[in-house]
Amino acid sequence: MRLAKPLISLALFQLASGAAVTCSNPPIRKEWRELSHQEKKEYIDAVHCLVTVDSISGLDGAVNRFDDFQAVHSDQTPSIHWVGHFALWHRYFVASYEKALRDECGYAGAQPYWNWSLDASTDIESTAIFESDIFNACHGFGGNGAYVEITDPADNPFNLTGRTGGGCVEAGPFTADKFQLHHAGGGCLKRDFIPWIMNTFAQQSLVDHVQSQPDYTSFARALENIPAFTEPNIHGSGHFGVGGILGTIGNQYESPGGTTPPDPLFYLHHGNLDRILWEWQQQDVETRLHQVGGPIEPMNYSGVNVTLDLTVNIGALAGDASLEQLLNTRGDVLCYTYNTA
Ligand SMILES: *[C@@H]1O[C@H](CO)[C@@H](O)[C@H](O)[C@H]1NC(C)=O
Ligand SMILES: *[C@@H]1O[C@H](CO)[C@@H](O)[C@H](O)[C@H]1NC(C)=O
Ligand SMILES: *[C@@H]1O[C@H](CO)[C@@H](O)[C@H](O)[C@H]1NC(C)=O
Ligand SMILES: *[C@@H]1O[C@H](CO)[C@@H](O)[C@H](O)[C@H]1NC(C)=O
Ligand SMILES: [Cu+2]
Repeated sequence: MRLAKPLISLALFQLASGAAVTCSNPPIRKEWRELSHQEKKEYIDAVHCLVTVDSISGLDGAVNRFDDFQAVHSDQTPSIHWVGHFALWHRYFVASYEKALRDECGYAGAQPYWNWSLDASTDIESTAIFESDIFNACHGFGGNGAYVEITDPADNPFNLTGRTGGGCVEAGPFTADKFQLHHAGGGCLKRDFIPWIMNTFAQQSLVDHVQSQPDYTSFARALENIPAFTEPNIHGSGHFGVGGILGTIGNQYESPGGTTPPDPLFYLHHGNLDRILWEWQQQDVETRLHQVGGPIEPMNYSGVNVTLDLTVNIGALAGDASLEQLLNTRGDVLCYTYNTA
């Protein structure tokens, strides 16, 4: 009781000075392997909890809060990739997921990320990346799906080679008996590992290339590169290295209509892309907390560009926010930081 009074006075003081909305104690995001076994368990438990909380999105097929996130992403897929707001839309999306885990499921930690560059091998056929702790059945997200043959070439529009899975994940906390998706047909979580994609797209040299870009416009373009497999792009590493053709995490961005939802690993993959953006911003915060660019319509590099006041809408997941607000991870909308840079 004795502490109560000074705390209240402090709050009033902050309100009076207009500074009450600062982010003073941000969750610190770490790489998956930097979490203790206990912290890993708490994170996975929180994801399982989100599945038990009723949906609020009102979107097609969504039953629970995990589905809500999948549904919002699917819904907006046509307008949030190969655009200037790609990285910031996904930043807001992942941060809202982190907030839901914390506020609705009592998770006390931060959103972890997966630094896939740690696992990428220079031997492109190596499967070592899939032995990573991130896929551990006890302390991670489980591994590959059972192998499923693709007989109709139309099911493989990009003619990708080297698939190794395609069915329901066979081990870990997200097997069919423990975890089901509901949006867009739903069903079990599927993975379809493609080693050569992971090993080439997840290389640190590509991350270095992205982080060496001089301004936001070129950073954003380097981050996504082109929607093809003839050139690597770091964003495609987690999506197609893990999701391949039939996997949940690959599908949702492959199909232009955006029908399939994220794997729980989506948030660690995108957490890593966000960490890469954050580190790049740290190199020159004066400029990079106040600069955006890139097309407002997918891949229209000669059309209208995004501006700082462009509003991002993520439906029922959180209120609208401007790109300028989303540039700052410790501002009046977002509150988190990283343990790097
Ligand atoms: C991610 O892994 C790469 C490759 O080992 C390393 O160079 C880089 O520093 C790592 N980044 C972080 C933030 O740990
Ligand atoms: C995939 O192969 C088919 C049949 O050979 C071809 O028509 C199609 O253009 C190829 N697609 C790509 C993206 O290369
Ligand atoms: C690109 O944007 C410009 C300006 O808004 C528009 O005139 C043009 O039709 C767009 N191009 C495509 C391919 O959508
Ligand atoms: C959008 O940005 C690109 C790259 O900086 C630039 O070439 C283009 O002229 C800009 N578009 C408009 C309408 O200003
Ligand atoms: Cu996306």
